[in-house]
Amino acid sequence: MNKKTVAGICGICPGGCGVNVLLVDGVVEKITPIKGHPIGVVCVRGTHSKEIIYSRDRLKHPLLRVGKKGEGSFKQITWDEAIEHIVQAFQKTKDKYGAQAVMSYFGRGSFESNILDIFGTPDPTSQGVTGFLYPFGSPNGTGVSSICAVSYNLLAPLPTIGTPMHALYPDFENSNLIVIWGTNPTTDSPPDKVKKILSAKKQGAKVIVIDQMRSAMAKLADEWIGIRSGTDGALALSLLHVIINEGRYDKDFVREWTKGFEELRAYVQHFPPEQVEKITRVPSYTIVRLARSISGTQGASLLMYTGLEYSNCGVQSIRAALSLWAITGNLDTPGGLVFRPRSPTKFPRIRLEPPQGVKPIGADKYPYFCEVLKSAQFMEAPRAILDGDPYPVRALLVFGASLLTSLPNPDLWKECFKKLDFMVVYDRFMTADAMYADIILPATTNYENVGYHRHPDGYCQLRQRIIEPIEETRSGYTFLATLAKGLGYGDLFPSTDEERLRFTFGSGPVSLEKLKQNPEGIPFDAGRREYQKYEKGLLRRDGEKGFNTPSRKVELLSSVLEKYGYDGLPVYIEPKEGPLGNPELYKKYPLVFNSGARLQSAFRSQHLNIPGLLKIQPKPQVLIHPTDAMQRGINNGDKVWVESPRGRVSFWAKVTEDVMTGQVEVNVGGGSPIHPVEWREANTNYLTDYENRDPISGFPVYKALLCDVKKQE
Ligand SMILES: Nc1nc2c(c(=O)[nH]1)N[C@H]1C(S)=C(S)[C@@H](COP(=O)(O)OP(=O)(O)OC[C@H]3O[C@@H](n4cnc5c(=O)[nH]c(N)nc54)[C@H](O)[C@@H]3O)O[C@H]1N2
Ligand SMILES: Nc1nc2c(c(=O)[nH]1)N[C@H]1C(S)=C(S)[C@@H](COP(=O)(O)OP(=O)(O)OC[C@H]3O[C@@H](n4cnc5c(=O)[nH]c(N)nc54)[C@H](O)[C@@H]3O)O[C@H]1N2
Ligand code: SF4
Ligand SMILES: [Mo]
Repeated sequence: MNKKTVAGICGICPGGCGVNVLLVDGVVEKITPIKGHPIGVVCVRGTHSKEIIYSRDRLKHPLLRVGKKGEGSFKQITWDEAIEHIVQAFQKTKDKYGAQAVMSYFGRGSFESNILDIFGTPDPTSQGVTGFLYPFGSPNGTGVSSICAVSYNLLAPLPTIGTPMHALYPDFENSNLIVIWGTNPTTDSPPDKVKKILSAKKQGAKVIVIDQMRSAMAKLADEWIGIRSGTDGALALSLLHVIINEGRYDKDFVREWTKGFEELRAYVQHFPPEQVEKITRVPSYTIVRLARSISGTQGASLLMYTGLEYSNCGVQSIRAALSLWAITGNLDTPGGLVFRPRSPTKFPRIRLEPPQGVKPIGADKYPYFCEVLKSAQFMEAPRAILDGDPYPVRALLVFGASLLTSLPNPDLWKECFKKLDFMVVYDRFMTADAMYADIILPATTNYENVGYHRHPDGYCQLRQRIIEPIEETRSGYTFLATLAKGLGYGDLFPSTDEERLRFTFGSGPVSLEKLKQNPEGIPFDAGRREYQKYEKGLLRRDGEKGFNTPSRKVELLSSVLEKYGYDGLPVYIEPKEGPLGNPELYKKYPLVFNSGARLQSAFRSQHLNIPGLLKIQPKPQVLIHPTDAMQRGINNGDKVWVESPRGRVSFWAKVTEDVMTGQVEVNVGGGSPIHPVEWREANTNYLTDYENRDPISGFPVYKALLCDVKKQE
């Protein structure tokens, strides 16, 4: 038996956790965290790396469809044949309908630095892989950003504070109060924030979680504030009401550095705590106490992520929370929400520009989204695919995504897949989408790839190849570089893995040689941390003082959003499908529906075929409060229907006080052909609504709908 341990990066998700890999006879046996690595932990999915890499379900060869779409008959072909096929199909589509008729969708399986840094757009960098088809002539690079994270990361903060959220960090170390609002960092990838939060708590910081359920993080916190899904905007405005009316805001900051304070002051008068209690279900005394606590604490930090995105006013709710942080003097101050310094260490990027003259799909309905992301809003693709409106889309590349499990109304997307002239899916596993593809290509895990990971705190690690690619699998970079070559623009990109790494590290202070000599990673200069950078001209490219917004101030009243025809204030819109928004429907569906709180053992649709992980939670669940369960004669573990106005799906009841009365939390991820039958038949998105969206982002309202739960006979 030949045993050896090598330092690497976990290759299951893009979390970038630095790991020691124990290889036994060349096979990945076990991974453990590297001591001293900035992430320093390994999650349960990483622990099961061996099972995932060597799963018998892995796609291993390129496949060509021979049966009808959706039927699942394919024959093995070579990579060369597959690439030739795609090139011809894309070219044919371009000749007939124009390049814009070819679209790409990059999902959660594409977020690797290797791919993002080359095929993403450089500025801002968090918008996903939008650029691959630009040189081909199509502006329709799109992906999971159409439904995830960019409301929080870009669409809300850019018009308000001028910077993407990833350019800020909660200054936990110096915080006296940590508010965790609509996020559960215990399942973050990487899961590195919990340790920092708990260590601040140990130092005396108070930790408050605002969440529709008692999440794992809420259980670790000092206080859980339960809230009705989709009403956080009202809560934030009520907190502002108390703070402004009691004069508890930072008056100098407001005078010097905000725009629209008087308009905001007038607007929040509509949100007194007693009234907002009826909307949010947060007691009015809790609202008052929380408002005084945030405004009265020196150093209050804020951690958010996707929990506020999926309502009828997701972007505005996040803006309301940011406004609250700004006027209480917790922006860029010790212990608050702080702007990252600009790093003097630069890594070269390729600048891909969208083609001129043709607007991406969705630009008519979501102009701000399409402008910021330089991409299409994929939620509008069905119009283009099915009706040619505003122009036809006829070919689709799906890279590391599972649309049929992740988007509302799977049947609509199946219809789209049937209508397309050509579809290619590149994935590690057979997906529901792939059943409709003309070509399926097998992807590596990142244990089989070279690459790198950059930590924003200033740490870089080379991803060495731990094992050779399984069978005929290929890395995402190799696939895209080869396809680009076939399409006639391969010269824009490094063509081999080695060239690819040379491109990024060839000239910089972090050299490839140094990285190779230090496989556990090396620190780099990420800039000097300091506070109140807006006072020092450190936030704007022009070196002027202030924030990177048109007025150089924090725009409580956003001129950018007004320009696009939206409300300039962080307005609250009641969930359209909710107890107050639609009382008639509420009689028939008396439970507030929330979906998709992360499971430790799965990652959206992934890993539900991995026996070791499946053991942790074998069946898809709906979490329901004992009171609601009792009224329905439901016991823990019963098989139930969750019914929404769109249909019904089978789940198992988990009766728990971790959810509030009158609300349920439904697991997400089921619906893939490789899942065991319980999960395969539990596609939550048959219950969600394709039409019901946030008007600014176009994101579906996944988390503030109505349903009922019934015991199955
Ligand atoms: N109702 C409801 N729906 C939701 C959500 C919700 O909360 N509620 N959440 C939404 C969110 S936040 C998201 S991000 C989307 C998720 O949407 P998707 O992007 O579809 O995410 P996954 O289901 O993780 O699918 C990723 C696919 O990529 C593959 N993959 C993984 N790694 C690689 C790789 O390195 N290369 C390649 N080629 N493939 C790889 C996996 O096998 C998997 O098939 O779902 C959304 N849908
Ligand atoms: N293990 C694991 N890790 C994952 C994923 C996974 O599927 N599994 N998915 C990955 C993906 S795609 C993403 S985008 C990130 C997301 O990371 P997060 O945004 O942190 O997602 P969650 O862990 O679901 O935490 C969101 C929290 O918001 C709460 N919430 C939902 N609706 C509301 C609301 O209306 N108001 C408030 N206040 N709270 C609400 C949920 O109950 C949940 O506790 O996680 C990533 N990490
Ligand atoms: S978060 Fe992702 S990268 Fe980190 S250990 Fe888990 S699966 Fe691996
Ligand atoms: Mo996501």
